[in-house]
Amino acid sequence: MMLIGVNRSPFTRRVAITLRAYGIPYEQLPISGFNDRAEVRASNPLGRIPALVLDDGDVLVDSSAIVDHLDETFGGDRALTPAAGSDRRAVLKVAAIMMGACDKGLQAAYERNHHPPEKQHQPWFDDCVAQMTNALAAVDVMIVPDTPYLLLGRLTQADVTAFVAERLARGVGIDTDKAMPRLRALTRKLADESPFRTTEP
Ligand SMILES: N[C@@H](CCC(=O)N[C@@H](CS)C(=O)NCC(=O)O)C(=O)O
Repeated sequence: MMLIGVNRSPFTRRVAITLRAYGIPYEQLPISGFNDRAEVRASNPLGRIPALVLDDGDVLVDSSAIVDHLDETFGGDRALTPAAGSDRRAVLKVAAIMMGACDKGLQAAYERNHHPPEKQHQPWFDDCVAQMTNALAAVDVMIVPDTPYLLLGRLTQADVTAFVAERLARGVGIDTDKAMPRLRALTRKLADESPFRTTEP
Protein backbone atom coordinates (compact mmCIF):
# COMPACT_ATOMS: atom_id res chain seq x y z
CA MET A 1 0.00 0.00 0.00
CA MET A 2 1.15 3.51 -0.71
CA LEU A 3 -0.11 6.51 1.25
CA ILE A 4 0.03 9.67 -0.84
CA GLY A 5 0.53 12.84 1.22
CA VAL A 6 2.53 14.51 3.96
CA ASN A 7 1.77 13.94 7.62
CA ARG A 8 1.59 17.66 8.34
CA SER A 9 -1.80 17.36 6.63
CA PRO A 10 -4.23 16.38 9.42
CA PHE A 11 -6.24 14.29 6.96
CA THR A 12 -3.18 12.37 5.78
CA ARG A 13 -1.92 11.89 9.31
CA ARG A 14 -5.30 10.53 10.34
CA VAL A 15 -4.87 7.79 7.75
CA ALA A 16 -1.23 7.18 8.73
CA ILE A 17 -2.20 6.79 12.40
CA THR A 18 -4.98 4.39 11.42
CA LEU A 19 -2.63 2.28 9.27
CA ARG A 20 -0.17 2.06 12.15
CA ALA A 21 -2.85 1.32 14.75
CA TYR A 22 -3.87 -1.67 12.63
CA GLY A 23 -0.25 -2.69 12.07
CA ILE A 24 -0.58 -2.48 8.30
CA PRO A 25 2.73 -2.14 6.43
CA TYR A 26 2.73 0.75 3.94
CA GLU A 27 4.97 3.08 2.03
CA GLN A 28 4.42 6.81 1.86
CA LEU A 29 4.89 9.34 -0.92
CA PRO A 30 5.27 12.62 1.00
CA ILE A 31 3.84 15.13 -1.45
CA SER A 32 1.58 18.09 -0.74
CA GLY A 33 -1.63 19.31 -2.36
CA PHE A 34 -0.34 22.79 -3.05
CA ASN A 35 3.34 22.22 -3.81
CA ASP A 36 3.05 19.04 -5.88
CA ARG A 37 -0.36 19.47 -7.47
CA ALA A 38 0.39 17.66 -10.74
CA GLU A 39 1.84 14.66 -8.94
CA VAL A 40 -1.08 14.55 -6.51
CA ARG A 41 -3.56 14.67 -9.41
CA ALA A 42 -2.12 11.42 -10.73
CA SER A 43 -3.79 9.77 -7.71
CA ASN A 44 -6.67 12.14 -7.03
CA PRO A 45 -8.17 14.25 -9.84
CA LEU A 46 -9.16 16.82 -7.23
CA GLY A 47 -5.49 17.38 -6.42
CA ARG A 48 -5.93 16.73 -2.72
CA ILE A 49 -4.18 14.55 -0.20
CA PRO A 50 -4.54 11.93 1.17
CA ALA A 51 -4.96 9.13 -1.34
CA LEU A 52 -4.25 5.48 -0.67
CA VAL A 53 -3.04 3.20 -3.44
CA LEU A 54 -4.06 -0.36 -2.63
CA ASP A 55 -1.95 -3.39 -3.49
CA ASP A 56 -4.26 -4.22 -6.43
CA GLY A 57 -3.72 -0.71 -7.86
CA ASP A 58 -7.11 0.68 -6.85
CA VAL A 59 -6.86 4.21 -5.45
CA LEU A 60 -9.00 5.50 -2.57
CA VAL A 61 -9.43 9.23 -1.90
CA ASP A 62 -10.71 11.24 1.06
CA SER A 63 -9.62 10.29 4.56
CA SER A 64 -13.09 9.17 5.68
CA ALA A 65 -13.49 6.79 2.73
CA ILE A 66 -9.97 5.49 3.30
CA VAL A 67 -10.39 4.79 7.01
CA ASP A 68 -13.76 3.18 6.28
CA HIS A 69 -12.02 0.73 3.96
CA LEU A 70 -9.29 0.06 6.52
CA ASP A 71 -11.90 -0.54 9.24
CA GLU A 72 -13.82 -2.93 7.01
CA THR A 73 -10.73 -4.85 5.91
CA PHE A 74 -8.54 -4.86 9.01
CA GLY A 75 -10.65 -3.66 11.94
CA GLY A 76 -12.59 -6.81 12.87
CA ASP A 77 -14.43 -6.36 16.14
CA ARG A 78 -11.86 -3.77 17.28
CA ALA A 79 -12.40 -1.38 14.39
CA LEU A 80 -11.50 2.21 15.27
CA THR A 81 -15.03 3.08 14.14
CA PRO A 82 -17.43 0.45 15.52
CA ALA A 83 -19.44 -1.35 12.86
CA ALA A 84 -22.94 -0.54 14.13
CA GLY A 85 -25.16 0.93 16.78
CA SER A 86 -24.83 3.75 19.29
CA ASP A 87 -21.05 3.28 19.63
CA ARG A 88 -20.68 3.82 15.89
CA ARG A 89 -22.87 6.90 15.95
CA ALA A 90 -20.94 8.40 18.87
CA VAL A 91 -17.56 7.90 17.20
CA LEU A 92 -18.77 9.16 13.82
CA LYS A 93 -20.21 12.28 15.41
CA VAL A 94 -16.94 13.26 17.09
CA ALA A 95 -15.00 12.40 13.94
CA ALA A 96 -17.32 14.55 11.80
CA ILE A 97 -17.00 17.52 14.15
CA MET A 98 -13.23 17.15 14.29
CA MET A 99 -12.83 16.78 10.53
CA GLY A 100 -15.03 19.84 10.06
CA ALA A 101 -12.83 21.67 12.55
CA CYS A 102 -9.82 20.71 10.43
CA ASP A 103 -11.57 22.12 7.35
CA LYS A 104 -12.07 25.42 9.18
CA GLY A 105 -8.50 25.43 10.48
CA LEU A 106 -7.17 24.85 6.99
CA GLN A 107 -9.34 27.63 5.57
CA ALA A 108 -7.86 29.95 8.19
CA ALA A 109 -4.35 28.77 7.31
CA TYR A 110 -5.01 29.19 3.58
CA GLU A 111 -6.24 32.74 4.22
CA ARG A 112 -2.89 33.49 5.85
CA ASN A 113 -0.60 31.49 3.58
CA HIS A 114 -2.19 31.69 0.13
CA HIS A 115 -3.45 35.24 -0.05
CA PRO A 116 -1.24 38.31 -0.27
CA PRO A 117 -1.45 40.39 2.94
CA GLU A 118 -3.58 43.13 1.33
CA LYS A 119 -6.17 40.54 0.24
CA GLN A 120 -6.53 38.80 3.56
CA HIS A 121 -9.90 39.25 5.20
CA GLN A 122 -9.50 39.24 8.98
CA PRO A 123 -13.22 38.67 9.78
CA TRP A 124 -13.16 35.49 7.68
CA PHE A 125 -10.01 34.29 9.40
CA ASP A 126 -11.53 35.05 12.82
CA ASP A 127 -14.77 33.27 11.94
CA CYS A 128 -12.93 30.13 10.85
CA VAL A 129 -10.87 30.13 14.05
CA ALA A 130 -14.00 30.70 16.14
CA GLN A 131 -15.75 27.74 14.50
CA MET A 132 -12.75 25.54 15.10
CA THR A 133 -12.50 26.71 18.71
CA ASN A 134 -16.18 25.95 19.38
CA ALA A 135 -15.89 22.52 17.83
CA LEU A 136 -12.86 21.60 19.92
CA ALA A 137 -14.44 23.03 23.08
CA ALA A 138 -17.50 20.82 22.50
CA VAL A 139 -15.29 17.75 22.42
CA ASP A 140 -13.24 18.99 25.39
CA VAL A 141 -16.27 18.83 27.70
CA MET A 142 -16.94 15.23 26.65
CA ILE A 143 -13.61 14.09 28.04
CA VAL A 144 -13.56 12.52 31.49
CA PRO A 145 -10.30 13.74 33.06
CA ASP A 146 -7.56 11.13 33.48
CA THR A 147 -9.19 8.61 31.18
CA PRO A 148 -6.87 7.42 28.41
CA TYR A 149 -9.37 7.71 25.54
CA LEU A 150 -12.27 9.87 24.50
CA LEU A 151 -14.96 7.20 24.09
CA LEU A 152 -15.63 3.51 24.73
CA GLY A 153 -12.55 3.04 26.95
CA ARG A 154 -10.33 2.26 23.98
CA LEU A 155 -8.66 3.93 21.03
CA THR A 156 -11.20 4.98 18.40
CA GLN A 157 -11.37 7.27 15.41
CA ALA A 158 -12.71 9.91 17.85
CA ASP A 159 -9.22 10.06 19.44
CA VAL A 160 -7.43 10.02 16.10
CA THR A 161 -9.46 12.89 14.65
CA ALA A 162 -9.39 14.91 17.90
CA PHE A 163 -5.62 14.48 18.01
CA VAL A 164 -5.01 15.84 14.50
CA ALA A 165 -7.53 18.66 14.96
CA GLU A 166 -5.97 19.81 18.25
CA ARG A 167 -2.55 19.92 16.64
CA LEU A 168 -3.83 21.99 13.73
CA ALA A 169 -5.62 24.31 16.17
CA ARG A 170 -2.30 25.16 17.82
CA GLY A 171 -0.93 25.81 14.35
CA VAL A 172 -3.52 28.52 13.71
CA GLY A 173 -2.89 30.16 17.06
CA ILE A 174 -5.53 28.62 19.33
CA ASP A 175 -4.20 28.25 22.88
CA THR A 176 -5.49 24.73 23.49
CA ASP A 177 -3.83 24.48 26.92
CA LYS A 178 -6.05 27.31 28.03
CA ALA A 179 -9.19 26.88 25.92
CA MET A 180 -9.56 23.09 25.96
CA PRO A 181 -7.29 21.69 28.72
CA ARG A 182 -8.79 18.20 28.85
CA LEU A 183 -8.36 17.70 25.16
CA ARG A 184 -4.80 19.00 25.39
CA ALA A 185 -4.04 16.56 28.22
CA LEU A 186 -5.50 13.71 26.15
CA THR A 187 -3.45 14.57 23.08
CA ARG A 188 -0.26 14.81 25.16
CA LYS A 189 -0.87 11.23 26.33
CA LEU A 190 -1.75 9.99 22.86
CA ALA A 191 1.42 11.55 21.46
CA ASP A 192 3.42 8.93 23.39
CA GLU A 193 1.57 6.02 21.78
CA SER A 194 3.33 4.42 18.85
CA PRO A 195 0.83 5.20 16.02
CA PHE A 196 0.91 8.88 16.97
CA ARG A 197 4.62 9.13 17.85
CA THR A 198 5.80 7.44 14.68
CA THR A 199 3.71 9.67 12.40
CA GLU A 200 4.90 12.99 13.79
CA PRO A 201 5.80 15.18 10.78
N1 LIG B 1 -12.15 15.87 3.05
C1 LIG B 1 -10.80 15.61 2.64
C2 LIG B 1 -9.95 16.87 2.85
C3 LIG B 1 -8.56 16.71 2.28
C4 LIG B 1 -7.82 18.05 2.24
O1 LIG B 1 -8.40 19.12 2.42
N2 LIG B 1 -6.48 17.96 2.03
C5 LIG B 1 -5.68 19.15 1.96
C6 LIG B 1 -4.37 18.99 2.71
S1 LIG B 1 -4.59 18.94 4.43
C7 LIG B 1 -5.31 19.43 0.50
O2 LIG B 1 -4.89 18.55 -0.20
N3 LIG B 1 -5.50 20.69 0.11
C8 LIG B 1 -5.18 21.14 -1.20
C9 LIG B 1 -6.38 21.68 -1.90
O3 LIG B 1 -7.51 21.53 -1.40
O4 LIG B 1 -6.19 22.23 -2.94
C10 LIG B 1 -10.25 14.40 3.42
O5 LIG B 1 -10.80 14.08 4.48
O6 LIG B 1 -9.31 13.75 2.95
